[in-house]
Amino acid sequence: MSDKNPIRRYDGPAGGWGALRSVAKHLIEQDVPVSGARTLLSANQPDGFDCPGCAWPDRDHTSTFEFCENGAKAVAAEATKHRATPELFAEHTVAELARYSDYWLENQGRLTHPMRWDAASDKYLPIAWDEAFARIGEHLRALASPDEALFYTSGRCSNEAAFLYQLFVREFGTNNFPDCSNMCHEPSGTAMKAQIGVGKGTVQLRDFELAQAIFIFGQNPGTNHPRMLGELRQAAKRGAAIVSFNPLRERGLEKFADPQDKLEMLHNGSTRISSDYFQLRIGGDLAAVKGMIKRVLELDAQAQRDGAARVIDTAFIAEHTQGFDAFAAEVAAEAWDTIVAESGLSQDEIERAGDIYAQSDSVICCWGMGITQHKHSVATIHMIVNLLLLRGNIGRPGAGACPVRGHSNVQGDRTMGIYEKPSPAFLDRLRDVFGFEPPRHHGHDTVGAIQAMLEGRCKTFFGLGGNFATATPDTEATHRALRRCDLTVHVTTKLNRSHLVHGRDAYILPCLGRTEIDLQAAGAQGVTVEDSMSMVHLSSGINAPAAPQLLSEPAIVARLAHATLGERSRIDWLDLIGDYDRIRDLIAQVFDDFHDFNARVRVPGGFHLPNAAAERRWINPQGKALFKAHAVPTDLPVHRARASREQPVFTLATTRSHDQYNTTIYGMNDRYRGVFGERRVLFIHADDIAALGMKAGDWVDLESLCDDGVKRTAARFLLVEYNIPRGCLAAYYPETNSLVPLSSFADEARTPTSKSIPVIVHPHVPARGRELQSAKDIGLVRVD
Ligand SMILES: Nc1nc2c(c(=O)[nH]1)N[C@H]1C(S)=C(S)[C@@H](COP(=O)(O)OP(=O)(O)OC[C@H]3O[C@@H](n4cnc5c(=O)[nH]c(N)nc54)[C@H](O)[C@@H]3O)O[C@H]1N2
Ligand SMILES: Nc1nc2c(c(=O)[nH]1)N[C@H]1C(S)=C(S)[C@@H](COP(=O)(O)OP(=O)(O)OC[C@H]3O[C@@H](n4cnc5c(=O)[nH]c(N)nc54)[C@H](O)[C@@H]3O)O[C@H]1N2
Ligand SMILES: [Mo]
Repeated sequence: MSDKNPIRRYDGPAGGWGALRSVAKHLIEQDVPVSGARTLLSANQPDGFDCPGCAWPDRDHTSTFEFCENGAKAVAAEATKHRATPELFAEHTVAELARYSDYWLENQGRLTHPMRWDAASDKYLPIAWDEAFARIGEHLRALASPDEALFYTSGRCSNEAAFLYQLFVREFGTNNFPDCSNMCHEPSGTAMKAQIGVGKGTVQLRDFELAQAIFIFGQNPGTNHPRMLGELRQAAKRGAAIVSFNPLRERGLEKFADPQDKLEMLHNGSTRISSDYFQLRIGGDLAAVKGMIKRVLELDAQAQRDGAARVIDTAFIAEHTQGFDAFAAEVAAEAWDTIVAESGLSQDEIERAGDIYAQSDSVICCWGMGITQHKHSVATIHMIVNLLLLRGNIGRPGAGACPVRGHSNVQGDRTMGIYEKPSPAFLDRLRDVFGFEPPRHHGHDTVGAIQAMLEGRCKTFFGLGGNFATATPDTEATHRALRRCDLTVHVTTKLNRSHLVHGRDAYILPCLGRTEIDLQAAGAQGVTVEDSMSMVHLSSGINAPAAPQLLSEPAIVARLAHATLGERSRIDWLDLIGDYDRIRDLIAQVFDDFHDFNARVRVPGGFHLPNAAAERRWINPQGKALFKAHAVPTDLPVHRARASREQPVFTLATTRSHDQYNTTIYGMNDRYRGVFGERRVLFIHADDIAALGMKAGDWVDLESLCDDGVKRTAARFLLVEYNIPRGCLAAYYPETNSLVPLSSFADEARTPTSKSIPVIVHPHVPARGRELQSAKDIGLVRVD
């Protein structure tokens, strides 16, 4: 920790001059070469690359450069001049590297050579590509069953790489596809697929121009989807209501200065974003939305008594939905007292939110991780969709469901078949196109994969991107699981903790990033991605590769497939990578929505994938949009923990700072929340600090509560007095992942409950041994 007080109030808007200054600082720190500026300007341009930052769509993909501070950081991180060469690995054993922080590992720069861990020296040594593929292939072939291997995917990988990957793994013989989506928007897909037949958002960007109200649940766009602020700003300026539900007052949801608006910048002005802001309790969204529905139904009953126009859309409900009467009766029976107690909002506030909804002709509901990472996430999303259905707000302009995805191609990876529970129809299609019988039984998701490794049922872990060891819950258990493996392999751009928590045999396979030119036999190749609103478009790198030895992700997958399956394979893997048009032709054969893929994706801006729900076609078994009733939960792990303890039990939400991309730490500041130079902070209400008999600035330890008898702790957090409801805490991910029990996940979707961890707070005990242990495990403090 620096000597300066890390907590300083920040009153400015999101964006603005602070954002421009921050970009300059990151470009300098990353030593981005002069061409870096050109690199930035090419992000999200029709002939440039897709920004690796987030999945928010671009205006037609043809607009002028859209400035985004955090997109710039993501690009700078990839375009950095720093290199993690074999010399770095020669200087350090893995045990030594493991003592450095994640921030330090990231800052070593781009990996340049394929490396294999050498047990005798505990060092990673360079290995030739062919030898690496041959050895990994040999290993995979020797497994007693293909189901002993796990194939993880992080959502940055392109459609082409993802398609080849799932094809290889299924021809190899397993559906073990844990992916980052399992920790992210899985509940959105699960809830919406059952309810409206499609697991993706139903809106497009143009709907943001038409919506009369935009509700935002559990999302922090100022940090995580900064380009979304541009849409929200326009909507606010034309008078749309923007209604935020968040336990924290996030600056990006309050006010925004657009760095592209010269007048706003010159006058140090800003635009108010949220018209209404509801600071509900962590996990209180289901109750709040149900309360809004209750209000709308009461208004509707009143309208009927008065002979006025109905408030709900009876024609839509009759024609398109099922289950309304039972649902309405269940909502009527829910007590306001329960709704108020569990949401943490007053009845007045909830009614006001309900009134805004009822008075708006077209409504979009957006949501993020504040909704999806709870035990009751699927039920909460059902409730949000119920709210939309009440007034026919799905399948017409200016209205719809908008789960805001995270990784830039996480949605596309799913479309391409990265899914542990593939549909029989999709598998039939693979069989028909490729002539092999794919495995039919479901594979492991992320939680299942960790359990399977712990129990020795899975012995090989292959990661296509990501940082599994750090992103997953229950850090200690996950690390134990990975260390039990016979083989761990990571395809990656940078060094991260997952490479240091390895199996008995271990490889690091360095790949090209999205900003780089991908040269194959037929010339420079582009790849395709799908954004959060189902637009598919091309992405072509413009920088020279970070090192000549790097291979593209499709090439790595194809060469591994060739080495593993050899003559047995039905697919000419090496031919495919000569020209990615050949991969896209196969994609077009497997997915009807990708017909004429190569032609259509070359039209500037790409094309939109059809969305049945957005056309009011309901492709679930019932053929209707379903109203889904759910009681307000009052027996969650947090309730149970509270009932069993004398001392105060808090609900902890783990969240992102402004200077990180998931497990990648770009810097130590969280500017909008007023935190500088420190990540081990705990946001807490002043009265809760007093009730604990402590004061702001004290250091505390956290212990999570779970009835499995395991003690899970995270040590040394600075108490920061914050505007957050009582009983609620927030701290950064991944420092707090050790607190999330592996067995605690969302009903139906199995997403770890990283936003609602029951914890107790102790004064920090600087026991030397314990500190060492925790710092090393969590990896953020150098401890030599
Ligand atoms: N710069 C940057 N961009 C990113 C990422 C990044 O790390 N850095 N990550 C990418 C990824 S993979 C994803 S999934 C997205 C994540 O983007 P977000 O969905 O914005 O994720 P978080 O920052 O985890 O948390 C979102 C918000 O939920 C609030 N919250 C916590 N608990 C609750 C609750 O119970 N109810 C409500 N209503 N709100 C709650 C928090 O206060 C926070 O404002 O961003 C993507 N984009
Ligand atoms: N407690 C808690 N845990 C969480 C969350 C939370 O909110 N709280 N959020 C969850 C969410 S939403 C997600 S999506 C997951 C994220 O889980 P992951 O996707 O596994 O994690 P990332 O940190 O995004 O992965 C970063 C790594 O990806 C690699 N990488 C970067 N670019 C490329 C590339 O172009 N190709 C390849 N091959 N590799 C690349 C780099 O090595 C980098 O270190 O974490 C989840 N974990
Ligand atoms: Mo995510």
